[in-house]
Amino acid sequence: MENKNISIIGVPCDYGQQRRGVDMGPSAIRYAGLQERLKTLGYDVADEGNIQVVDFDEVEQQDHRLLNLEEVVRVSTTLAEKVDTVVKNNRTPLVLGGDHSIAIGTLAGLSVKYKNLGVIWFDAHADLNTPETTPSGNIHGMPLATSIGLGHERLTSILHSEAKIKAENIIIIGGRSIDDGERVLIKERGIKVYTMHEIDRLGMTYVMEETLQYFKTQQVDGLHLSLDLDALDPLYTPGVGTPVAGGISYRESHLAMEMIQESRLLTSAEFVEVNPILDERNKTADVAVALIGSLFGETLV
Ligand code: B3U
Ligand code: MN
Ligand code: MN
Repeated sequence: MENKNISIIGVPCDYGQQRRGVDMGPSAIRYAGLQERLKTLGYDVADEGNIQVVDFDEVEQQDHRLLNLEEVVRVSTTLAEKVDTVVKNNRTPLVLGGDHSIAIGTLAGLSVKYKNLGVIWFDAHADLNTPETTPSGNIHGMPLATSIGLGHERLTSILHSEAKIKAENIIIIGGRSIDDGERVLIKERGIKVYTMHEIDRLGMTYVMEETLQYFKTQQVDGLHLSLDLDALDPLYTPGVGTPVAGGISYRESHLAMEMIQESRLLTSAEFVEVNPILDERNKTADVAVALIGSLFGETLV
């Protein structure tokens, strides 16, 4: 990280899926000691607070393939504007979710400045569904498809109507629950995925070296990390809405963060899907903060 100024943006949004509690993710992560951790590393940290998300008990559904569409559009638009402002102020956005639908807003905001953004997507899922392929109607399964310009126009046109990122600039790491429609898209667009198979086979060191080298070759003008806590094995991060067994280990995830830090490529990050209601004594938020520490330069000695 060359930029020593970080702005924390909380997004208490649970509209991208159907389990309550993930809206309390930003509080749980702050409570786990986020600010202190970053300040100790010498950063100027500004907590911008949470963006406003109206909390309805029940939302009337218009389309079962796009649950809570209007709410997600509202949150994404507000977040995109906020991220754009933070970037314009020459600060590094650190976005706290909330469910993964918020990445639609984060990436829209980043796209104003970064025209060739690299995206590392740590996730058990591919988040490449569209309203046509979704098995659930949950928009948190759609942010990557949305950001390359696929899906409902209300979502793809946030801030502007162009694609927010390029399919060739996406690398998904930790995938192990990928839907049929997503597989088709991965093949069609040549999206790079290191599933758990590749991580087992090649090791995290190799996967990260190749990933970071690829972004250098692509001459990306920025690098965004979007980390869904369900990328890790539920042993370490039980407090997520859709845990999938057989995930990334605690050490592997730290190694990945440390290697991203060493690359000096990172320009923004988001940590999503922490659900304190499903968690065990804030374990998942603690892991999020520990990973953020490694990502921003904490070392063991
Ligand atoms: N791919 C499934 C499940 C899912 C996506 N993201 C999460 N779960 N966290 C879907 O509903 O799109
Ligand atoms: Mn996700
Ligand atoms: Mn996921």
